[in-house]
Amino acid sequence: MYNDTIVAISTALGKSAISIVRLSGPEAIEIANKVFKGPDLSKVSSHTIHYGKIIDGDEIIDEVLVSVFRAPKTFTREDVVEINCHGGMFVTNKILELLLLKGARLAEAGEFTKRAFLNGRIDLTQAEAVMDIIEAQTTNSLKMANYGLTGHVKKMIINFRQKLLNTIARIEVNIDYPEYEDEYQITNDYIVPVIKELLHEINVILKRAEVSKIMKEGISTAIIGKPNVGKSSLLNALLREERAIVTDIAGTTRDFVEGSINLGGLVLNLIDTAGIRKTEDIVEQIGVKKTHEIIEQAQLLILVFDYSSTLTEEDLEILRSTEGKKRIIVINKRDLKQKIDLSLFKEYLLVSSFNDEDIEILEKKIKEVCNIVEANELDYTYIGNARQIAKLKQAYQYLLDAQESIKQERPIDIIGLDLTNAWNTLGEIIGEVGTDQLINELFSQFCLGK
Ligand SMILES: Nc1nc2c(ncn2[C@@H]2O[C@H](COP(=O)(O)OP(=O)(O)OP(=O)(O)O)[C@@H](O)[C@H]2O)c(=O)[nH]1
Ligand SMILES: [Mg+2]
Repeated sequence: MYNDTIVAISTALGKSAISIVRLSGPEAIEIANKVFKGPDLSKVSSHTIHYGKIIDGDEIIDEVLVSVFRAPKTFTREDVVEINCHGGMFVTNKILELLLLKGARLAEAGEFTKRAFLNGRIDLTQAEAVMDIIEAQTTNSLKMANYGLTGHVKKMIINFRQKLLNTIARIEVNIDYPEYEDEYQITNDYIVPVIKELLHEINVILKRAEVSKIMKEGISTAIIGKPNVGKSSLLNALLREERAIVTDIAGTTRDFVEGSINLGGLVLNLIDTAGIRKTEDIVEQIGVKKTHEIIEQAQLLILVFDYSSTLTEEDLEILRSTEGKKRIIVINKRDLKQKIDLSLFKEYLLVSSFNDEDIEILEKKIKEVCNIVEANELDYTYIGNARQIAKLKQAYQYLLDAQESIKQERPIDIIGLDLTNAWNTLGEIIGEVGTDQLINELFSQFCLGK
């Protein structure tokens, strides 16, 4: 337990109806009491809320509601006081200042959650889930984060580690009693299926990791094509807003235009680009160069071709240079007379950017290509947290090493070492094994007051 009391403004700074200034620590109640005119907070019962005024000497600063939560049933497991004041920046800062003067220390980013973790109320996956909830942009990412917060991920990892611990114990027995010759075989018979099962379970999560990550962070999607095929028109149709300029002049878009949409569980970060062609126009040249850079960085490409014109060298070049990338081929302007030769394309969507139903079909296709599942199909094996995934990959590798060691009939203590490494790595996911540096870095990514 900490012996200092921290304070921060927990709501976003700006004009709002209410702001919350939060204190946590052994002196939280005492410090709040010093600036509060109302019931004596040291005498009120826990989990109650009180009306009164914040005062600076004789001067009234604000009319507030103060909540008192006594340890240990609080977010941080320490005494916590929350002051609901009026949401002006000046008044909120003034209250913060007063509390600092009376002995509280300004909290670092994420320090409340860090205390909850270090005081044992939540594990690391739950702490990360708090951040993921704040950052969630879709029903899917919110649901994933909530799985994390309820401790599902933690439970799963604890279960993995328990299985590993049993096998490690088995190996220890084997090492301690080498005189029993058949013990080596018995041990292997026991641990081989356990490793296999663990590998399988982790593999399921890793396979879903890319999808989970896309569901959490969204997918950067570039609209690519030669000039005048209707890229900007498609962007506008997807955004349901006239964001980009559309004209019948080839080379209209020069700088890229961005916009985001929420495709029921998937955030699409769309980029409309300058049409690709050789041009003498310097501004357009720079735009085309940028388009090539965007093709490199985008996670998904929507390639647009014109139904009403014949394929050009530019079209073919676009097809060639994006081979192997995740892409959807869209043949636009299907309302016009066909001139395009479609025999070159294996799979394509025929659309008109003026047709709402076509746009919906395109949206469906995008979700399909990204393997996006509906919120009700999600379970806790969808983990969107990059750190947790990286650690799982590492643990998976150690288990593979162990499997290989058994195959090669290496000494049992080598196998034991691989399994111990896997066990430790899994421990890092929930924060049972780890360095102070990791913990500090992780919590510093939080917002202030959380
Ligand atoms: N008939 C028809 N015209 C379309 C369709 N989509 C776009 N257009 C027209 O095609 C022209 C070019 O559209 P844009 O969206 O500006 O094309 P672009 O690919 O962004 O062009 P650049 O920015 O120059 O590369 C405009 O006159 C649009 O109205 C469609 O589905 N059918
Ligand atoms: Mg355009």
